[in-house]
Amino acid sequence: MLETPDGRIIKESFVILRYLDEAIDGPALRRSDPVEHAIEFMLITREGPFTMAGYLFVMNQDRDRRDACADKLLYVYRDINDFLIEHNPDGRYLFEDFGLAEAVFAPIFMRFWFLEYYEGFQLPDTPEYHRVRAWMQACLSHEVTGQITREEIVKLYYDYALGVGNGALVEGRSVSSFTLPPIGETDRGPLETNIAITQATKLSGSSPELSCSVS
Ligand SMILES: N[C@@H](CCC(=O)N[C@@H](CS)C(=O)NCC(=O)O)C(=O)O
Repeated sequence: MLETPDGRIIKESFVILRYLDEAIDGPALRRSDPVEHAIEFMLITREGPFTMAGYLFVMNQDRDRRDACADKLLYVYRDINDFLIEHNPDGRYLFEDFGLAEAVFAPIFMRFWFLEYYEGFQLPDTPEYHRVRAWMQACLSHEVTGQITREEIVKLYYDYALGVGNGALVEGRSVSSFTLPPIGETDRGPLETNIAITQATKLSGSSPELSCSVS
């Protein structure tokens, strides 16, 4: 949610992004050419299925569904790969520089560090993912991604890995791991212990009893 200087409220991350692109001085992220703008929009439409697949994957608590979750995500990665090959096979970004599509996907690529951590997920190193991997790496190495670390993301999304999203409370807890700013140093001890237990549980399936002692 964003409140404008005159007190009006704008909701939805993509609407906010487009508002900022128009409201902030300087070169726009969006393409000015109508056809190129349509092309970047076609890529942006993949963000919904991509995000959904990744969140369902990290929130999944059923080991028997893990491979199906990974397959759904990989399907979207391949779809994005093919799209990028069609429109810019040899480049790093969709066009020549970081633009609107990259501003949409870069935060999701960063969030999906939670999949590496909790699910041991890695994009396969096979040709069908090479173009999307190059794009993802270009997005992740851009300076705008320096605002939050992998560790902060893993800790923020700890409750998602327990199947509880968007700030809802895990039973027995009075603070969500999704509380911003990240839980302070004094709370880190039990949180880190539990994050490690959750990671081990999701990766190996052999779990000690989960204890959610973050208060
Ligand atoms: N559609 C809204 C919110 C979407 C939403 O709630 N997304 C879920 C994931 S599909 C969520 O957990 N959002 C919090 C986050 O991603 O950090 C927006 O994009 O502003």
